[in-house]
Amino acid sequence: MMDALVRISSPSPSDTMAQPTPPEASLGALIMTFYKQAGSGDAKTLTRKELTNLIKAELPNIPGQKGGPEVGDLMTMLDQDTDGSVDFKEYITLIGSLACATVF
Ligand SMILES: [Ca+2]
Repeated sequence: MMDALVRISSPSPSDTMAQPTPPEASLGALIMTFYKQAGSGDAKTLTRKELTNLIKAELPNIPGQKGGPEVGDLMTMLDQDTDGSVDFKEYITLIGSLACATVF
């Protein structure tokens, strides 16, 4: 009985890890979004079409999207290794840039 009360009042580290914090949940959402949109063909990269779909479907409310760079230009900017697709690291560059543009 006492043990149960102690567990409820002071959760163990594994209990506190059960619920993700908002930043952890956001990271999970960003990762899931990438892999959801990269799903066809090479599931580890975004083609130009998949990048377009991701932006239209997942980021429709980001300020500055209208009047921002065309997807073709965005693809060129993000595709740092010029392999014609956007991998996860290149995608995170987009997310970081959008975060900075939203805050500043
Ligand atoms: Ca690339």
